[in-house]
Amino acid sequence: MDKSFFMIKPDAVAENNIGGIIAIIEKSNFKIIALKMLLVETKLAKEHYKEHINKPFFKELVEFITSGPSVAIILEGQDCIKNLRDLVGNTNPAKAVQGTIRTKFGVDVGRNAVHASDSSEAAIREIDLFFNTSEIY
Ligand code: DAT
Ligand code: MG
Repeated sequence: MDKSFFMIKPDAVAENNIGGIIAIIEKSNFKIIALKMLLVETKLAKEHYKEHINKPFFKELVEFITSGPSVAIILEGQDCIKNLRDLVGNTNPAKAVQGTIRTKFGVDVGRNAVHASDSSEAAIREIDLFFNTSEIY
């Protein structure tokens, strides 16, 4: 069993897609072990996305992710990190495989509805950034 950090981003929250996304997650046998709604502040956004600090879209990315509330979630399951990335789909919803969360709920490469950790190192780092151990069940 491993854990991944998953987040429903401001575009999907604003479009009332929290329930639709969580229904897919639960039907896909991931276990929710932590969940909270929060407004990601600039400091946390920059830390979370620090690998992209030199990319041309970094400023836009930080502005978007801090533009409204998100839902931060920790998921657990067999091969959770890989299986969740597969379920989420390509960064660009237009390129994602049909049936993935980003084809259903993503708008464009910036507003792509959800985040999922891309490695076990990233999962550990992101879980620690967003949650205290007392919030994990
Ligand atoms: P992913 O979220 O699929 O792991 P990533 O780590 O490469 O993708 O990028 C993080 C986020 O940055 C991504 O979800 C949306 C934004 N982003 C990536 N590439 C972008 C681009 N070319 N233009 C605008 N935003 C981009
Ligand atoms: Mg990424």
